[in-house]
Amino acid sequence: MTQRISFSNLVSALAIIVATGSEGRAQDGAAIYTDLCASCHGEARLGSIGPALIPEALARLRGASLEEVIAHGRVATQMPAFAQTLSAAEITAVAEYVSQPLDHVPDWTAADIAASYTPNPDYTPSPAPVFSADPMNITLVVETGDHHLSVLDGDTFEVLDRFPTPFAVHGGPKFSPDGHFVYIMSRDGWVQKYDIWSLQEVARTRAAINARNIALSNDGRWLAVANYLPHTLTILDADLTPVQVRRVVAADGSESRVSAVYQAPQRDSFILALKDAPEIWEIATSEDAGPYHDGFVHSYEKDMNEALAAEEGLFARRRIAVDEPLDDFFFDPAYRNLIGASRDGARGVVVNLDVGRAIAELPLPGMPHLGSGISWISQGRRVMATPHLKEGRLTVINTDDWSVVKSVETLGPGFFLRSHEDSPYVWADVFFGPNKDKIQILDKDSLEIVRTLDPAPGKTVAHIEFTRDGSHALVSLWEEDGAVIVYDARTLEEVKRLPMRKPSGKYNVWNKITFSDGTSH
Ligand code: DHE
Repeated sequence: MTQRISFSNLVSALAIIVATGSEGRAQDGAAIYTDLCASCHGEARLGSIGPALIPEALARLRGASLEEVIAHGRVATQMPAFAQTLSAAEITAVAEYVSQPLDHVPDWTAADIAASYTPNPDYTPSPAPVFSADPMNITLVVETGDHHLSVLDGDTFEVLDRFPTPFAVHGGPKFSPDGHFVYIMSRDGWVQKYDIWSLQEVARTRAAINARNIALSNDGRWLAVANYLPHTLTILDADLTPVQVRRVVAADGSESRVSAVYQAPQRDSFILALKDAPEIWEIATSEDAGPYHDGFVHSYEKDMNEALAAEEGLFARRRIAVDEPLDDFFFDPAYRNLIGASRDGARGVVVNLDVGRAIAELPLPGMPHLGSGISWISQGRRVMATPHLKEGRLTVINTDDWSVVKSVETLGPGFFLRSHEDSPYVWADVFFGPNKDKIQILDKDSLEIVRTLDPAPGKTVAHIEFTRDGSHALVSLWEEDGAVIVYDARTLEEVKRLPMRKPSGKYNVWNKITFSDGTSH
């Protein structure tokens, strides 16, 4: 008699076979990891001399796939090739193992941060810059190809220093208000302090397991680190000493990751985008929290339980309730309003920070990249523009009445925008798609694209920064054997090409510390 197997039994049987198979592979992966990887990447996969191997960090390992990196190693790092040691199945198993979320997210306490503090034993401070270049026109270039940072003289474009950074730097480095020091953050939560005047690293410390970005307070005393793992905001002092590790708990008691932290200079505060909770946080960075705050200071929660330094009012928090979690903030120049992206990637929500609530909503389909938004005066009115990560256009918005002024078609979705007070143009990259090699130039008044640059056909060119006086624009040729391409910002002609290893962001001291209109904050 033939035995009949029902469809649902067959599915269950297959599920058991698949589950057993992948469990077996995961065990192999774990064993291989312990044997071959743990000595560099840490027993708990949290990183050691090599980076953390957890999904939050691996999502950004771009280019070669994870298995290719395990098989063939990673150029310009100490990561060896395992193709001769491991079979293809074993490589798959270990890649699967490190791609699994951690069973348990460990804490990263003030004591852990303090223990990770690594000063540069050779650091010698200098009372004045050791170079003759204008210290306010220094431009830093983050080279992600081999995890270095180049220090450029913004007048001669000579490289004054090139130093190693922690693995996978992300977001803009933050300058001290006098431009003397800069703080640089990696996705593994390392914060590096570098002395621009003496051209030397001062120290580094690990502020979290997985971090998003950093912000420095208006007075340069406090450095905030926004974290995914653990669910905390770390506050360090200017010497990288931990001052507060604040668990991010929403009003309903649930924990949230922090998408980003921003400095609001006129408010003397940090503004936090919460990834998992419908709240925006504002944290006071001085006792007297800024001119716009006089009426609101009383509503700060004096919740200093977690504080190690409990000066009255300092780091006091204010929650702003919104309808859904908002991300990726653009701020108007007065820091009265922000625009955050909605979760569906189709709307921008304007939140007024003074009254503490949403005041307008904008249609922004195609995933706006508001964090790259910049603002300028066009035909007498103040506008801002944002690129979109999923559509080839720039949306220009009137920031007086929050209306859409124009949707400018571009050659593809872009990532970054830049301009300068003394430039008539906005520069936009086309980061994604077949036109990733183009830079498009928008006239600030007519809002028309007036020129398209094609400096390296077939290669990715992206991210623009201006020199202090706006006379030159620097563009990244975003390739392993890449370059910073220097343009005359008026004639739009190429002036110079400086070889660099996959340069990403570039940051001019003056433009950043003065919050130039042409730069995203
Ligand atoms: Fe970034 C800035 C978030 C992916 C390169 N990016 C920022 C900032 C945030 C952010 C919140 C502002 C930080 C600051 O400067 O203080 N970035 C995100 C993401 O959520 C996203 C989309 C996904 C992620 O995994 O984080 C993302 N970013 C990327 C990249 O893939 C880029 C192109 C390459 C990389 O380094 O990973 C990238 N992000 C940058 C750069 C800046 C940045 C170069 C600084 C821009 C500036 O001019 O200030």
